[in-house]
Amino acid sequence: MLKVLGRTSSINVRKVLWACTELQLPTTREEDWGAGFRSPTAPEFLALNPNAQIPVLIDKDFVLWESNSIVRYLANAYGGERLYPQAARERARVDQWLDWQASELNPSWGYVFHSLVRKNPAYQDATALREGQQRWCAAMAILEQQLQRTGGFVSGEQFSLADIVIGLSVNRWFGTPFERPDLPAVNAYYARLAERESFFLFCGAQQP
Ligand SMILES: N[C@@H](CCC(=O)N[C@@H](CS)C(=O)NCC(=O)O)C(=O)O
Repeated sequence: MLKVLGRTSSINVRKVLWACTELQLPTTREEDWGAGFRSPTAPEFLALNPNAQIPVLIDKDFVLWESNSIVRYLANAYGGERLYPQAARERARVDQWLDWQASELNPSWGYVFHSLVRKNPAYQDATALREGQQRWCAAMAILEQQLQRTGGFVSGEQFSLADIVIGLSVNRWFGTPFERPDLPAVNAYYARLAERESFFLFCGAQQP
């Protein structure tokens, strides 16, 4: 059985659990790693992930970190062609959005989330908050354009790994209290995701 290390309040952990659910893979989870639980700076955790971050996947003797690499691995190893197509161009399109989520979208909302949701005193600078909101809105405008083009899911008509990782980022968008621009295609996309059984397990009841 696959083992996932990390608290479920982490969207990076939820990516992995959502992918396992889509692939119908049974998992066990060690809940008590990450903020508020056991620290990932513990030597036994650092031996698994030197970045001291969750999630970590353990598949027998194989240990893997980086959530987007983990979801790719799961799809590759466990018959997930439906989520991660093999044809080069289709796969590249999914990869493009997986990488964009990790390198552009996710970093764009860090300050705003820590400020407004976590209410972390270190993230209460008004200028930095405004700039963070602008960065996040700019990234979401790119997603809006793409969803207007596909009229379906992020990389095209079919639900893919990209929708797991971006769906969770969109969940943060709707769960963060600030004046968000109206993004009709993103709203419709989120409603489309909510038609999936697995959505409520990992995104809860938050709606636009
Ligand atoms: N790029 C990493 C980022 C992982 C990450 O930022 N994990 C956060 C939780 S979302 C973490 O480990 N925080 C430290 C903690 O909870 O103690 C990935 O995608 O796996």
